[in-house]
Amino acid sequence: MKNAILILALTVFSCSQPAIPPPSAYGPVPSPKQLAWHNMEMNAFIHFTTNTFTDKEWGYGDESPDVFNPTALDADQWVKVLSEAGFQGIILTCKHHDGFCLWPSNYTKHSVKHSPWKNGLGNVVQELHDACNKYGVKFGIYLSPWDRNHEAYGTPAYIEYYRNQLRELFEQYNPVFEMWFDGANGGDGYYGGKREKRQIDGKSYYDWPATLEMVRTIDPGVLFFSDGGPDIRWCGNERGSAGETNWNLINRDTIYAGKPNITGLLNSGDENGTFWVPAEVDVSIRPGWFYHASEDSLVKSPDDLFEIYLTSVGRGSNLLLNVPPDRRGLLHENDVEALREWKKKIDETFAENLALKAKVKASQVRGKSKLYAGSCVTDANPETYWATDDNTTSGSIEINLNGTQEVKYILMQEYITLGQRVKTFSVEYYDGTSWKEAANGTTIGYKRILRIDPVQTNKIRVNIEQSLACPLISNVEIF
Ligand code: FUL
Repeated sequence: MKNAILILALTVFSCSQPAIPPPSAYGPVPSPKQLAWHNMEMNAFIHFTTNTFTDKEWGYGDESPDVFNPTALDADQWVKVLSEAGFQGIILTCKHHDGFCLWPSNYTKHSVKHSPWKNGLGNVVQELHDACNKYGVKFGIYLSPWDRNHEAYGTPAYIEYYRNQLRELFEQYNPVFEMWFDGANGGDGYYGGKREKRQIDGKSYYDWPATLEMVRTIDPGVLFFSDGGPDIRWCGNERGSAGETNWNLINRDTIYAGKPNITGLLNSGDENGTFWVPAEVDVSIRPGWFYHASEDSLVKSPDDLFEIYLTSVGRGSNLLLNVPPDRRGLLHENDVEALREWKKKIDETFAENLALKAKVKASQVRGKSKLYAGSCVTDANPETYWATDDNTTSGSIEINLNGTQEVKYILMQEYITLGQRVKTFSVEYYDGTSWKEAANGTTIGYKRILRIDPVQTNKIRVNIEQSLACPLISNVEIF
């Protein structure tokens, strides 16, 4: 009898409180592996090859393997330092434009195997792969499509060679979280002694679809980066700056590696894009990509790096920061120090979230359901979000701080699993008598961090002014 009453009570309750279905996805959405990539936020790049020893940025391709001889290479040091600085993955230039291979490839003599380092028995790719496993950091591969050493570059035989090397790398050093295809194809080079200029048609020469399919068959978890994707796009500059407007969308058909005049489009993405292809911000901690002793005093300061953090991660992109090992095969003391201080600055700036568990009042809540309440933005659960009804594409949430506090930063995140929506927003603070604007902007996406002139306030209001569909905000943090 008791059970029957309980069942009846539950039935009545659930009938009067029908579950409000979640909004449908709007536009292109990230794949599960792209979502996991967004969550990584910061990865490191490692540029290392004969250039490190010849003091060049682009080796011509005629460098003798004899020059490659690090005296104290320690991939453990690289990964320990980078992981402590907050990087989740590391991408290594297994082969840069000069063609020298950091692993003993079976397909060329232009590799570590023919260098004096460890009497030809060394393997940088293996050492980094092992160290990444040890520290729980993901491993990524850069293999330059342009090869200034190879005699067959420019002919179909080179494509065969390039694919053989990809197969070799992916079979031995998987899983690979990201494969980086560089769009640079400069022209002149050594090319097996011919020393000439070779032009290729960037659109057709590499037959990328077939190459990517081959790699995916070996390692289905990999994401491909190139100027135009298909999984991750270039942000259009090497200064460390994603667009203030940054859509994760583009139309893949309109761009390809090396296509002129697309850097602006790559930087901002395309609100009407038909594919989810987020931007990655690649930048070096030094002026060059490779180590040069003359740049030891030019390492970016912790403050410079913090600005880059705000214009990359803070604009919804992932940061890919290059930290090149020196001739010893170690990350230089100056770089290590800058990274350590930078990490400290990030941790201190974002140490206390004043909005955590704060009370939130929303202008409207989807179906008046608790599932989509304003408080979902302060519950520290990335899977819950504030949502409005389907036909409401603007709205605001008021976050009540615990008394008057100094506010310097506001961090916001959309629930991108169901697409990117917000087109314009503003943030206001209450100064005791009225609301004043603290900031405004366009897109939010995976994450947006706004630095404002410090204010004293007890309430912050986020206004979503225009959204492509009902806005879904999963997180607001205030510092
Ligand atoms: C560019 C290359 O030419 C640079 O040397 C460097 O590797 C950078 C990340 O990409 O296109």
